[in-house]
Amino acid sequence: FDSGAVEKRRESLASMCDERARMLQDQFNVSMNHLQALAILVNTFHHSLNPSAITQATFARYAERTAFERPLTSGVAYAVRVTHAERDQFERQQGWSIKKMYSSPNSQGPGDAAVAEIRGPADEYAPVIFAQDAYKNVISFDMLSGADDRENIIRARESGKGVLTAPFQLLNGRLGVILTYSVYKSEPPADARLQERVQAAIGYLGGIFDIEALVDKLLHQLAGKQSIMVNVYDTTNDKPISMYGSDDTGSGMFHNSTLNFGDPSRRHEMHCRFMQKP
Ligand code: WA2
Repeated sequence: FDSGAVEKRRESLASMCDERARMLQDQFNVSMNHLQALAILVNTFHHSLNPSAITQATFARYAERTAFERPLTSGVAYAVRVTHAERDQFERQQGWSIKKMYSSPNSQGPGDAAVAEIRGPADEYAPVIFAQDAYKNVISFDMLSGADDRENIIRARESGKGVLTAPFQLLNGRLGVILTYSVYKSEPPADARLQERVQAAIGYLGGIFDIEALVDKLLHQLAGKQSIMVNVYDTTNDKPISMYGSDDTGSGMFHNSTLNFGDPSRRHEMHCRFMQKP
């Protein structure tokens, strides 16, 4: 059919897709800024006061009451750095012991205990000490004991910036991404050496992004939501990982809007299609 109409349709798809991508990116950015502020709050009222002025109960209440500031997150959690030498005393103080997140892939058999022993104890841990109520279940779990969380924590404390995981299955079974900010004993200068940053790190604040549920809510607020199909991918690696949406097949018109979630080592894309043929 007429090429003018096709061109119009293409433009309209592009503008709807770009609008959605921009909106998602803005909400992500707002959430990210508030997580950074929460990291500063924990530093100020937990680490810099003796005794600490934050308990799990006050943290959970504050996180809940300020949740509107982090529109794409379904929760926040704070993990503290504990060296192996400090472990016993830390566990006695907390009244619980540090737990590993996942039993290893082939965890059914008795072989695992042996593997753990060969590896020996970790030289440091990152147990969660505070969490928003929806994620209370992660308290006491060592966030360095799961591959995705571990990589994020290490990148966060080396960079001093907010860093993002790929989408992965959380302990609660849902798909999510975690945004982490490191907390430092004293704020390293902007040009601090990597080793100085790592040494100064004392904890890690994570925001949990429940992409499926929250992107859906966001897109439903937009007019014309019925008319286009939206998919969001983490395209950092060769194989894109779906973060939102399902049926991204079919021929026909398609638009790709880039998304910037502020972590330069990750790439994201939004793909849009019309639901109906013209
Ligand atoms: N929080 C909640 N559920 C999870 C999870 C997590 N990580 N990992 C797997 N399931 C305290 O980056 C520091 C939170 C990690 C932050």
